[in-house]
Amino acid sequence: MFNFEYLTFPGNGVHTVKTAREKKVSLIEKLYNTSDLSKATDHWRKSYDQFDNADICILGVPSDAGAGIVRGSNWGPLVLRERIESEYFDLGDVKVIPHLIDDRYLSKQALIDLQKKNYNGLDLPVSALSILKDVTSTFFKKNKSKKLLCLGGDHSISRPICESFLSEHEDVGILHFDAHTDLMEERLGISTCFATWAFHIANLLDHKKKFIQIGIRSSAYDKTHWESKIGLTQYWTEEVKTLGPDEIAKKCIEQYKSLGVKKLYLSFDIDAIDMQYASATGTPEKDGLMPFECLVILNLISKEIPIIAADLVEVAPFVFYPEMKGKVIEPETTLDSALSIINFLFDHWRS
Ligand SMILES: [Mn+2]
Repeated sequence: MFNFEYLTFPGNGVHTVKTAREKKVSLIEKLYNTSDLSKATDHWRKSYDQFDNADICILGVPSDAGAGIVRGSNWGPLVLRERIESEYFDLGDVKVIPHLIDDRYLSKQALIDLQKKNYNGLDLPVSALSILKDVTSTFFKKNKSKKLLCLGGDHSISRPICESFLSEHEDVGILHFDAHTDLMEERLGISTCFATWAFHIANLLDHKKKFIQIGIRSSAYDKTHWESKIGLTQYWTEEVKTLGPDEIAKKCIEQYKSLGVKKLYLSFDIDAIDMQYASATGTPEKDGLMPFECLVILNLISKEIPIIAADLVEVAPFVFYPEMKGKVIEPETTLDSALSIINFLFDHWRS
């Protein structure tokens, strides 16, 4: 069903030769009970015999080519998987060439040269987001009941996933947790990056109010600007604190239902959470949501409107901020926060 040329075994989407290769061993030991990396491809390919029985699937997208301030979320998918205890089917990683983001920015000749080098000349996408578009459209087309969680990577990955999702599912709403709006049309002339995905996805919706953002607190413009310019709905962190997470959830449910939304796509940027609980990320922000506030909102909304697919992005396990020294133990604190979101999804999908 999938093209294995542009996918690879879990954790291997970050290309390494010698340096950092050891980071992959512990995950391979956990998943396939071997420390021999040369055998991992076989184990992973063989695991696809069980794909038909899978209910929850994870795809790793270790690309941070779309990040703009501090990179490092390319290691998110590997390090998060090391800590996931529940069972799931691992689709593997997108094979990332770290210098490429989207094939739309390549010349014809560059594309041909890259296909020659990487796929023996086969006509396949080479940039992370173009590969991701291909994989997710195949996934959503053929698997209406399986649930998909994509682990980023920076937030640019949400655009191709949402595009694929929206073209295969109807009556969809988008639920987006983030400290930032990600609503720029382009940044430095680039329309596919961490700061622009939400703008382009909102524009694909027949009714913009099907897109709700929660946790915003760092923006050049205020809420009124975005709500009138784009037409979506925002609940800034301050409102969550004032009204309480239960009330925010209630408002979201009412709005989605009034617009006929029957299923949700969740995009969760870890920086929605306060930096005391999530500082191992590219743009940590203070005065944010507490993990439990996110979980209250997610639990209440998903009981009324199911989440079908999701991404969790911007976890950068080896990024460290001196100002957080002594306040938290990183990356464990951020990984715990991320894990609480993943565990919520698994519980929701198995209930
Ligand atoms: Mn974001």
